[in-house]
Amino acid sequence: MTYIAKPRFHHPSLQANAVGYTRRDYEGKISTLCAGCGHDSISAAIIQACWELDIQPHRVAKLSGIGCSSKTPDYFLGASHGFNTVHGRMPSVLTGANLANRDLLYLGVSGDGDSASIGLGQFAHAMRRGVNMVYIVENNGVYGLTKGQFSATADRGSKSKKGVINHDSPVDLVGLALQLGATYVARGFSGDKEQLVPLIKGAIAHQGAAFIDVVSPCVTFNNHAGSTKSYDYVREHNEAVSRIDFIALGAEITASPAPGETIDLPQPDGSIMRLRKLHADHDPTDRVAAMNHVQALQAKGEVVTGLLYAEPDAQDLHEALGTCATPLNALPQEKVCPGAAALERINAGLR
Ligand SMILES: Cc1ncc(C[n+]2csc(CCOP(=O)(O)OP(=O)(O)O)c2C)c(N)n1
Ligand code: SF4
Ligand SMILES: [Mg+2]
Repeated sequence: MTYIAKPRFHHPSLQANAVGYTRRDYEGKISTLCAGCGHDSISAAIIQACWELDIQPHRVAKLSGIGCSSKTPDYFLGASHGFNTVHGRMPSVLTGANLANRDLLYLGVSGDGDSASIGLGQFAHAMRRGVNMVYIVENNGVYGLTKGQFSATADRGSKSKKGVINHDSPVDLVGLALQLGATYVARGFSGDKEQLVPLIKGAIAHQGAAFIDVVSPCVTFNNHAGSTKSYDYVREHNEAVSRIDFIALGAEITASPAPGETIDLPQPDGSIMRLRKLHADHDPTDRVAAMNHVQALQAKGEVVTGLLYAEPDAQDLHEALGTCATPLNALPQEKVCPGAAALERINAGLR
C-alpha cells in the first residue's frame, strides 16, 4: 500500500467540538484512490459524523477486508484502532473484537466484493447475531481493486465497461440484512452527503447490527452508460423514502413536525432520528412492510435510499449471550483464567 502522511498542522481558528477535537483530528492519511471515487466521499461523511457526534477517536475500532473500499479506513480516523483483515473476513474479526471489548465503537468498512461475493457467509452471520456495530458496504458493483470484474451486487442486464452483459441475478445486501434480522438497515449514495451523514450518525447511536449499503460509483471501471452503479444512473433513479434529521441528545429542536408526516425514532443514547416521510406507505418500524416496500420500488428499477428499517428496542449479541460488561483486557488474571477446579465445575454442569 502507498502511504502519504498528511501534514499535522491546521489553521488555528478551526472549530473544536465538545471533546476538544477539530475535524482534522478525524482525518487519516492522504487518499490514494482514483480522483472522483465514491469511496472518498464516504470517508468524508464518516469524518463529519464522528466529529459532529463528539466521538473520541481512540474509542473507535475500524475494521475492513480487502479492496479499494477496505483501504479507506487508512484515510479517516487516523488516531483510532484499525485492523485490515483478510478478503471477506472482516465480520468474524469484528465479532471477536466486539465480544472481547464492548466499550469501543465498532466500524466495519467493506466492499460489495468483500461482503457479497467472498464474504457473503460472514456478512450473513454478523447480521443475524446482532453484533453491535456500524457495517458500511461501499457498493460499486465491481471488484475495483482487481480491475473491474462484475461483483455479486451487479444488476442483471447491466453492462461492463468493455460491453459485456451481466446475466447473473444480483445479491441485494439491504434485502438480505432485513431478512437476516439486522436492526438498523439503510441505503445511501456517496453523492448525497446530506442524507449519508445522518444515516451514519443514526447507525452509530443504534445498539445492535446497523447496516448501511452505500452506492459508491467506481469512476475507473463502472461509471459508464449501461451501468446501474454510475453517478448518472443513481442520480436519475434515486428514490429516497424519507428526509432524515439526526437530533443529538440535548440539541435544540427548532421546527415542530406536522402530525403524520414525520416519524421520531428515539435511540438508546437519547438522540432522535426524525424521518420526514416522502412515501406515505413506508413504515420504517415494520420489518415485513419495509421489505415489501423496498422490493416493490426496486422492481421498478429505482435505487431506494434512506433509513429503511430501524428497531428501537434492538437486542445486541452481548445482551443475548449475557456476557461480562468489563472488557477482557481489564479483568484480573484470576477472572480470565479461574483455574482447573472452576473448569471442572463448568464441565460437570454440562454432563
Ligand atoms: C482470498 C482473496 N481472494 C481474492 C483476492 C483478490 N481481491 C482483492 S480485492 C478483490 C475484490 C474487491 O472488491 P470490493 O470488495 O468490491 O472492493 P472495491 O475494490 O470494489 O472497493 C479481490 C477479488 C484477495 N485479495 N484475497
Ligand atoms: S478503481 Fe474504482 S473503486 Fe478503486 S479507487 Fe479507483 S474508482 Fe475507486
Ligand atoms: Mg466493489
